[in-house]
Amino acid sequence: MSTRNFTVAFFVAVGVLSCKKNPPADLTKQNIIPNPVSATASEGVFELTKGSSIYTEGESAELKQIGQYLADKINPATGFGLMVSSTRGAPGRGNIYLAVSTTDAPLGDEGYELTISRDLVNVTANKPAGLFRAVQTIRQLLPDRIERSSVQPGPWELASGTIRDYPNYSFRGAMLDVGRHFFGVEDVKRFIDLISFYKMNVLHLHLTDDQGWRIEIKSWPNLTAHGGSSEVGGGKGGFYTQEQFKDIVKYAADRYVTIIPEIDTPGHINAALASYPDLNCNGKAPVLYTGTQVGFSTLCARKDITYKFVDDVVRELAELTPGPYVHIGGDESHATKKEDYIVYVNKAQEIVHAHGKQMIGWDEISQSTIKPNTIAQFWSNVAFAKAAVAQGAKIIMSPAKKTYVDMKYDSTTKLGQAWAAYIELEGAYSWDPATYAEGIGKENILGIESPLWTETITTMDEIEYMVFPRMVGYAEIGWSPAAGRSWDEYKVRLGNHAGRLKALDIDYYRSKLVPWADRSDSGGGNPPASR
Ligand code: NGO
Repeated sequence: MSTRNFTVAFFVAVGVLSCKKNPPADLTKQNIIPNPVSATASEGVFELTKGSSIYTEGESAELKQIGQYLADKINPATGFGLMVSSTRGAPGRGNIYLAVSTTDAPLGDEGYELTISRDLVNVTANKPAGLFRAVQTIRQLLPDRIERSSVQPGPWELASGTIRDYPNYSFRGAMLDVGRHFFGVEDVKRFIDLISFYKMNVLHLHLTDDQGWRIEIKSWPNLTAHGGSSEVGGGKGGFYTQEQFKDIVKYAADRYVTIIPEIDTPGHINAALASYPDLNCNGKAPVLYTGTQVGFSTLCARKDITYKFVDDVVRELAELTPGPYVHIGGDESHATKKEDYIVYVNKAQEIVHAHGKQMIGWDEISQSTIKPNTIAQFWSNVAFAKAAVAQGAKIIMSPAKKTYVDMKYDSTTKLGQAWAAYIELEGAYSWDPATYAEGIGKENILGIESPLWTETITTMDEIEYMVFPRMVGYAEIGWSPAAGRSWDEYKVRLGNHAGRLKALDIDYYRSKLVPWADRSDSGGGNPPASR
């Protein structure tokens, strides 16, 4: 053995021994994000071994798929090759057991009870989604290195006790703007993987804007042929074929994430206007746009073809999207006369309903007559959001000053914008959606969503740098009880989460406000020098 190999072997051996000597902290002291509703500790630890299996209750293909997802997450690092089998009743010692077997009202649709003893990891839930959320907790209870893709030293122990857990809000979302810059299917899938790890359940895709149209619409093919060929800065753009979009929807659904497609109308529409002259009031198509100004384009609210267009687009989108929502945008329609805007939104709402979906729009839509099952997304104007509430609508909380992850962290951040605020991690975390805007209480709020607008964002590394770790805090705001939440407690948990962010290869922002437990200044991943 060379000196170098000996040294490596020595440290691996010490690592293994020290792991052995360091059983996991008791279950109440585990570093879980989002913080679970309750945890109680019991004696002993469960050890996952190569003899373990994952058992799912009954013959449900859906449960087996969740079991397989868990196996796929833990097999690479453990090297165990755990198998998934179905069972009737709890299996014997040393196994993981996933069952939809309870009628436990407080757990709701996504909650779960996870009981870990020396003998068994036992998860029960009312719905499969609850088991999937529990699987994310199990991942976080295992050592950070479980997230690595190559075999790591064991042991693989879980502290014993019981976690009961369920979300504070039923809607916990992120938005990705693929209009300003296009991001391919693999990037979107990684984004889904990362948000679902934090128990988020919605990905809103901002599919169209002035700079690009990103979803194939078979009845209006020039939308993508021409309108998809541009992006901010003059790059080549791109779009999802319907097959690719279905693949994204399925990938998300397998992770209990709902895709919300947004077609931004009647403003933010230059890419469509450039593709079809008839959509313009003057019948002339403008050129494609690659700048970052807003508020200059509008559909022609008084032309019938506009509604034929919206009907076709919403119909095709509704067919592609199993989720209950279609988002019609409605923001910053500064080039649309107010009376036209009102007519337009009312008609768009009828169209969305006719295709069996609920409409979501940015807060401005409350200037129209919105139906109680329409949802307004608060981003900027409290009066508009309150007007939506007054019409019986629920609100998605996306205040730009708190949740816009295109905002810079501070004045030194190279990427992003600063028009709403600098949003450091403390500001991103230390607020409560239910008290943020006077007159909008928890009963009015569907949930929270954090948008990433991509005027300045061009790569997945840059997405990760702006989104993480702010998103981790939004996930906690959406999931964990508001009572008792404190930045001082959270920042320690986030700091202790550094090893996991690194193991997941997330290229995150190393805020100086956080006591990062890995005590290295180099950060996770490899940030481009330009930032
Ligand atoms: C605004 C605007 C977007 C921008 C974003 C940039 C909304 C709802 N409309 O938010 O078009 O990209 O700000 O921060």
